[in-house]
Amino acid sequence: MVNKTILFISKSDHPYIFSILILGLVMFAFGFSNNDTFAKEQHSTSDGMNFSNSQDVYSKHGVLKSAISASYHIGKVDNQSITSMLYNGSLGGPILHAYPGDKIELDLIDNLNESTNLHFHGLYVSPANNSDNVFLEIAPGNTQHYSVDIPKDHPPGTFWYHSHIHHISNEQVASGLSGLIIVEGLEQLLPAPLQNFTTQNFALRDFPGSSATTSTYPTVNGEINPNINITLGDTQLWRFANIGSEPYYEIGLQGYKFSVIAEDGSPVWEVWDNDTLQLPSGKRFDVLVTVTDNGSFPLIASAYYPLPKTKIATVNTQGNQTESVKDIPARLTLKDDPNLKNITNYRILKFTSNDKEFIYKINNKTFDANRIDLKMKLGDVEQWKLINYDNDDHPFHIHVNDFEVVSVNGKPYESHGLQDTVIIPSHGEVVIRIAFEDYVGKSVYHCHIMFHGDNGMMGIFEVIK
Ligand SMILES: [Cu+2]
Repeated sequence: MVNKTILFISKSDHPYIFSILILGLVMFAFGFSNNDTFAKEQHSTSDGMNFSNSQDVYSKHGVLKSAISASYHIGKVDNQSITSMLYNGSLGGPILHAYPGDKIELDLIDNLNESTNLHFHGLYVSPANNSDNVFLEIAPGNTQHYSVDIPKDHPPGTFWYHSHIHHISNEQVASGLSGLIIVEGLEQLLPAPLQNFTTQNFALRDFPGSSATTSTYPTVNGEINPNINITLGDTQLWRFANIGSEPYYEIGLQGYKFSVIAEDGSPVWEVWDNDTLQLPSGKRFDVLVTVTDNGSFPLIASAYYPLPKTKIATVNTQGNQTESVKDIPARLTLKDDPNLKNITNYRILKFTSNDKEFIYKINNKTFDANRIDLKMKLGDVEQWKLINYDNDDHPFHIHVNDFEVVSVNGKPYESHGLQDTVIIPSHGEVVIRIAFEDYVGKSVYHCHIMFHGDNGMMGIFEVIK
């Protein structure tokens, strides 16, 4: 195992790879005593991978009750054993399905030999107590109960959960500690002919490779290049989510367009078509896809460091086209945001970094868990200018409260819907508006390149009454 770890390191000096070294050292110290359950749980998924598949967990009678154990597992990638941190033994964790108005009652069991915790990325829920509170730290061997109230008017769409423990969240998510949350009900916002669609999830995560030429494998639902079947002429809902810690994905299906109906779990007020979908870590798109030609089509992720251009899945058509292609609606919700017009405060957030010393800052400060950086009152609407002084893009994410993008690099931006993650382009700027409407308490905003967040590019905001 230690040799394997050194093999990963020698391929690149990029900080992303450091997390794999740390995991290797942790595992060496740990002595693999938790792996006795692995043999029972593993199934073969596809060539070269043998972590188990994600299980779907649905809410019942308004409660999504589950237990999620974070532990070490050995699996094979490219026929070499590697050690990973997984939720319930699967690369991708259980998929949590809830409905607006449900309560999530979740036990997180820390079977690692380091602390961990949970963040419910994109959910519009309280950041306090044992809800979406990233200041909780669950010590090794302990169990934390999370209780998350999803409001009745919560938008349907694709969300995700992952470790958000400061300093080591990159290592933990890169190793496998993340999974999907689906808030059900998106079909109810579509016209009747489109309501019976087939849904496919595309949980994207990179995974360390083991050969000199492959630093990471892009996986879809924990598999390398899985087959996706679609009936000819059928319109399907595809849910894309980048649940990895750092690499970007730019996804395209040759010859076809994606009709985006929700972005970051928010149904759009303007459906838009695009050839590609750009997903930094944390980003989600719910799209409608109709394949009208017979055959097999590669789903391609464009090259984006450290991932080369790769076929991440193969889409195969089946059967004959029996139905006509359906009309896609122009919108799923109305743009009804009078609250975003009466701005109560303007702020500027400057993103700077020193990649040589691994120091990443917002407004010239690294993260301090004991410092409140921004304070606002419930009901405030703020406009933030996010300025990136670096050669790298920084994907900005804020917890709990979604925002509207107003401009990018000084040009007005015609937003399609609300977002919780936006790329601040290298040497560029993005202006956003956020309403702090419903939840008091402390939470964070940060760069979603998790190595940057872990090394300082994160701040705390507090909403008071
Ligand atoms: Cu960053």
